[in-house]
Amino acid sequence: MQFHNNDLSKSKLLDLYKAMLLPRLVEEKMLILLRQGKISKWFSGIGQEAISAGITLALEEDEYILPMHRNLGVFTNRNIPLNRLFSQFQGKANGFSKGRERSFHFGTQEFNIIGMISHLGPQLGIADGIALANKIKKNGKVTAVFSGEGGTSEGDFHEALNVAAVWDLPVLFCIENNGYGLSTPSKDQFKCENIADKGEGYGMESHIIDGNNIVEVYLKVRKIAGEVRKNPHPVLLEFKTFRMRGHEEASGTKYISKQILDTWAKKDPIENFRQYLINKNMLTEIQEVEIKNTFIHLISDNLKIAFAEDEQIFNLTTELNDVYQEFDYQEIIPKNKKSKIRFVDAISKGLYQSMEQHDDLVIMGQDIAEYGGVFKITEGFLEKFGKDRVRNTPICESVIIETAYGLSISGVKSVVELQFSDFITSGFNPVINLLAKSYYRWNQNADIVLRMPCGAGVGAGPFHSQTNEAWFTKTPGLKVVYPAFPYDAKGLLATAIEDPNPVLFFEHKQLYRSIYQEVPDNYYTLPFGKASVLKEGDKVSIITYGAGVHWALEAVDKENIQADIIDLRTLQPLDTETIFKSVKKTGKAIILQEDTLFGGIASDISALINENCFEFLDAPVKRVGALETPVPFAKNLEDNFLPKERFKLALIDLLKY
Ligand SMILES: Cc1ncc(C[n+]2csc(CCOP(=O)(O)OP(=O)(O)O)c2C)c(N)n1
Ligand SMILES: [Mg+2]
Repeated sequence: MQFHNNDLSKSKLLDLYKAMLLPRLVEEKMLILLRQGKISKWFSGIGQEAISAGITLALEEDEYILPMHRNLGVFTNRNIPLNRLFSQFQGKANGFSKGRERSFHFGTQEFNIIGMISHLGPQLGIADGIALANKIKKNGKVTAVFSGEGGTSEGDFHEALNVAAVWDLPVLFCIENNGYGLSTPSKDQFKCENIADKGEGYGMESHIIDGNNIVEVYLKVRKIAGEVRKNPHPVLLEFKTFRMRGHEEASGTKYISKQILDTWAKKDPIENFRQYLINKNMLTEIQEVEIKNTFIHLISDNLKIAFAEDEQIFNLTTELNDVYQEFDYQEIIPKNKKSKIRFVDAISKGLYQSMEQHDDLVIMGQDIAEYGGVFKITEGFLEKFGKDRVRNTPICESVIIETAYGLSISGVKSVVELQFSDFITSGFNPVINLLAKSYYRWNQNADIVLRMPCGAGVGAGPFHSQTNEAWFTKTPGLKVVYPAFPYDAKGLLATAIEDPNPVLFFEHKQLYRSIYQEVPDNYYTLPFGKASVLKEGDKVSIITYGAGVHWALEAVDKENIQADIIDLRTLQPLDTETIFKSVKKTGKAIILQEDTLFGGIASDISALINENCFEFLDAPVKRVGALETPVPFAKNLEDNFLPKERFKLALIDLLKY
């Protein structure tokens, strides 16, 4: 191995050596602890240390790094106190995730490290978001994100590189090609010879770097990072390397031939560099022993501290309170001056005023800039707020949601417009696994609103008609808002954007241009978790939301029924107080949802009423929803699919009970 060290000083070269040695020694110790059952899992980085060490040393301390499961060297070289690192591995109280996350699945803003989720690929998209924030702030910072070569087969890789290229984001995509993804060799993972070859397809600069050569890694990354800081653009870096141990300790290396293992053993990044330093008289054997002993003592001292630390204690309140970031709701009162506008205008005006209110709020979505969005909600926004804040995106829901999360990490709020709520399936993973779990995992908020134009009744067939709120009300960590009127839509959207938690904001397309209301002109907020009682009566409680509210109003008016009509407005948080109070008064409850019935929120509300109001009930709680089929296209089929007519019959039946 050749080390072309240019003009690196002796002390810098020794720093590079130490930067690899410490993670190696930590890992050797962890492997012993693993065998003793004192830590639960270990992903070995032995053989790959030069990459983590070289990249971390080439970056400024305040530049974000997004490591993966083999990048212990990123953590040690950001000088995280080892006792806290060890506590993290043991799930202890003073780790970084209150015992909620294992091994390397944690991040720390204090050290500008963003931890991975198991799904690998989302890291790449988060880096886009951090890089976007840096680019907008023009602060000349670069972001480095890691992936294995196996992870590059995920769609996130393609999406993240594509967006970074189209938006000229200052991000280094660092791919550690160690030849295997678990047991799968590269030839079964991708067809081109080098990962770096893919750079050309994205219109992106790319380089192949010897990942076992610390000097090459450090110097090349330092040079490239310098160029990216001056002139923001993404770079794809492929580091050729090898992992000397199994994917994780339990899985072994049987699928790798001895010959391959022997060849790579000769390329060990630490041993080769050590020899080089000794040959150049930059490291003496005495010095070497000294360095090693210092590290070994450091490790054992810190382990002692970690072992003496408290176990994480279960506390119900702490657990439940850490699912959402506390939000100090500020009521901003609606003023008297009003205009009669449509639902769609209320959303548009609300969003516009939020853009004025939060002067760094970024909105992203397909066709939202020049074109104004398919529903014309963002028409004129580009001219007013500019290209940095009103961003047309490629067709890539996953990475845009990951990008939004990266913005949030950088303290920037964002709103993502899904063209149709149906398309959230293409960004499902980051919503469920990244945004929803973030605050609980490491107290990092995801300050994002996903706007979800949804619902049937518009003859749009199975892929443009779903109302898919139940996928999200199921998942702790998300808030779900579903207004039925322009007034509510405007005020709740303002609150959704103020709220630092991830909010799914459902906007029913059929209501967009059919429902008018007098709506205050000013910027105002409405609280989450407060249903509105639209009509009061003592015969039955009708509990519904979205388009269902309008069906219920129509039915009650037509049949002249004395009913409480409760418009939930937000589904998470859910206003159970208003529901229970009404049911205790009327003794009968019917819950109407547009979505297919099974597994929907109507079922949970029914169960809650049974559990909390049983003694007050005069009839079984009734649920009404759509047929258990996809949403059909033809009008006659769709009318029969939707529960509007069945609701009337069920309501009359219930009153007769
Ligand atoms: C979406 C998803 N699919 C599968 C896995 C299981 N898995 C975890 S790591 C891994 C291999 C990753 O290989 P590579 O990206 O090359 O990284 P390396 O482990 O070699 O560093 C697999 C299959 C996962 N965590 N997430
Ligand atoms: Mg690999």
